Amino acid sequence: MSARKARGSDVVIVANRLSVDQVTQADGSTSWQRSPGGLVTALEPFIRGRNGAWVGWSGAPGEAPEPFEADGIRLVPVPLNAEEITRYYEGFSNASLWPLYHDVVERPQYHRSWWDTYVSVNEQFAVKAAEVAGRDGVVWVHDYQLQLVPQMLRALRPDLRIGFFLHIPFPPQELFMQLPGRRRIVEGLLGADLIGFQRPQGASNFLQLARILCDLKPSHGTVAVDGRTVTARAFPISIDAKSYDELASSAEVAERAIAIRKELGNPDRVILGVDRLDYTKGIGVRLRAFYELLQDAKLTAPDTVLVQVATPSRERVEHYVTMREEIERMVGHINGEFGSIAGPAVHYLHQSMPREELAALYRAADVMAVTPYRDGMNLVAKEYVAARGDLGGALVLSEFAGAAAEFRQSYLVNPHDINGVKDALARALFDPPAHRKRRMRALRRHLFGHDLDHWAQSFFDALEAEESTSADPS
Ligand code: GDG
Repeated sequence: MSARKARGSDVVIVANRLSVDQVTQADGSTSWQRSPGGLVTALEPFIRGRNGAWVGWSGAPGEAPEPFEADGIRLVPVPLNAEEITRYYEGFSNASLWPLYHDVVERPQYHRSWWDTYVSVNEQFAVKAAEVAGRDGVVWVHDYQLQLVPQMLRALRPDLRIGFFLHIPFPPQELFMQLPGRRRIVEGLLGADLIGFQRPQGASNFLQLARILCDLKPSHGTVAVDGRTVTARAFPISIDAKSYDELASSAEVAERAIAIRKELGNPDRVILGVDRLDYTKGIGVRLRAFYELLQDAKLTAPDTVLVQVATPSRERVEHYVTMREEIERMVGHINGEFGSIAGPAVHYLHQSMPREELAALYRAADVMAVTPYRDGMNLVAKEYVAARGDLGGALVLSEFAGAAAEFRQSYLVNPHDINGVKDALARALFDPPAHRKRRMRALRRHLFGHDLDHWAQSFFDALEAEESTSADPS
């Protein structure tokens, strides 16, 4: 190992969560298990073999274990105590920033103690990253929980190349201006050399705020800050389309898809929704549209059923508790009116399920309904398209999901317009198969040309290109 490597890592990922989860066994002992998330899979090839490290929270309160090595990556846990989890994670991240950045779908709550803890936890992440990064290394910081880290890290380690990627939308000035600490957030992000957003609109919203709040003069997607050039650009995230396609076309998944339809009572048509149970995802919108289509007798149950998987999420945050009650009340209402002894109209599953089962559901569904009020990207829409190598199925997609910018051939809807959603669902269900097939083929063509590897590679390339422009003033 070179002397430089002995000192630190050449590539460091900083994210709220580590790439492994701490799991507690029945006997009370703990062990580590690799997170199933796509981000981990996407980034691993770039950090392994480059003496890479991953800095993040373990997901459990209390003391953090010592840094350790797993699959060739150095894992550096950041400890968070119960109060920090309440204020930084559940509070400022998920009850202030999350609703604000998603068009104020719910009213954000602001508390000074949440903000103070957000600042101090961001500082802890920055300090850890500064400790593990090698001289002139590259650090890639992720998401809304850590927006102050780039600036804090630069103050500690001016030699580093720093990238930042925001997985959720970046709001327009009219909304962002209500955030206490708004200038600190913009300054925090400006500590990076490259700031990535899901859509070009996010990048231009950010640059406009840099002008208004920091008195800077952005031009053509870049802005000069303290003699440095900061670039803000869209890098739409994707999925590992090939491996999803392979999984979904396996014999096991195909068999399971047939079994699922049978267990549903062999309906003529299956509509599917898969989301974290989150108020941004518009689960109520599709329930409402389905209910009205049944009322209008455009659909009948149980010939047509809606399967809604709602993965448990953020169950300690107040908005989520009330939303769950509302959704479950609606499901009960629809099933009371339109279910029968033969079965319910809505199959509602408040549980998370294995990836294989999800792939089989995608394969079993005639229509996938993705109707968020606002969504950074929405990977479920991309997984559905990847899973339909048979060119079956149709995607109903909200214009307010990042994926809509790429999936122009889906059945695009405005989730605020229930009649429009009803109309799109009906067209997606009843359009001639050849027409549906044409749309699916076009979606797949785009997806396979823009997969997860393409996303990660283009971000790293851009970050390294920044390096050569700054290093070479000519
Ligand atoms: C944020 C942004 C952006 C869901 N239920 C189960 C399960 N899932 C998986 C899906 C998908 C992922 O979770 C959800 O990703 P989304 O993109 O749809 O949404 P967020 O969680 O809100 O993600 C979003 C994303 O970051 C990436 O940048 O696209 O806009 O909000 O992969 O398949 N997976 C399994 N069981 C489940 O029950 N195994």
